[in-house]
Amino acid sequence: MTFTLINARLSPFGRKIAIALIEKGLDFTVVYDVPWGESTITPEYSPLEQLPILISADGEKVYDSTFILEWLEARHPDPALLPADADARLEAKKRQMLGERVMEIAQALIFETLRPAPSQPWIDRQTRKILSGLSELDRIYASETKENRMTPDVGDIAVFTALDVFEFAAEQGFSPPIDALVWRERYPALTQYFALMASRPSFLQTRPQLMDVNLAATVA
Ligand SMILES: N[C@@H](CCC(=O)N[C@@H](CS)C(=O)NCC(=O)O)C(=O)O
Repeated sequence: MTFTLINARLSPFGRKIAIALIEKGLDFTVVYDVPWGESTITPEYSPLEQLPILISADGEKVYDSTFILEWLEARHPDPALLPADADARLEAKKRQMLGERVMEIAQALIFETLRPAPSQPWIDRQTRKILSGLSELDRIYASETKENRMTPDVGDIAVFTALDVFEFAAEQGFSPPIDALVWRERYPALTQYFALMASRPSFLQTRPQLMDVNLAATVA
């Protein structure tokens, strides 16, 4: 059974799905799209006009990365990317939620800074949320034991794909430098766990890549 993943080269949301498919040993081919481009195919598959989109072998179109992860866990439970125990499951989902929300807020913040007349109060508000979200994640990871996280769960996948793209996009000049998105060393537990996760084959095979799009033009 082969899946098709509609993804963007730099998308942390799409990368979560690619990592989950690899960890679950599921075959997939990737179709790269630029959702902001004029020739985008994304609206043909999602009413929300966002990627990633996962298309199953029998043609089912599944969209929104959080929902796709749920769908994969329900349809292909082994190996699990969530613990079976209810408390541990909720703990992993909390990290997933924080990672995903911080990622979405960061994406909105990057677009705001690129607008012709950015709103400073709005930027300050998003900046606060990112800083407190990452601090909370650092606090949570500081209380984890390393052994428990050798195999990633959906929380690890959401958190560390977000951190990776913050660093990559700023280093490559794809996004403007934003101090709130600098995490290495500032958050010791996140820095330590990132090194563990980043060396996994599923993470190495899905490293972010540059994509050919002028972000500023999308909000001009
Ligand atoms: N909540 C969505 C967010 C996905 C998202 O923001 N995707 C971006 C690409 S990285 C996109 O398609 N943006 C186009 C748009 O929002 O119009 C998910 O988790 O799948």
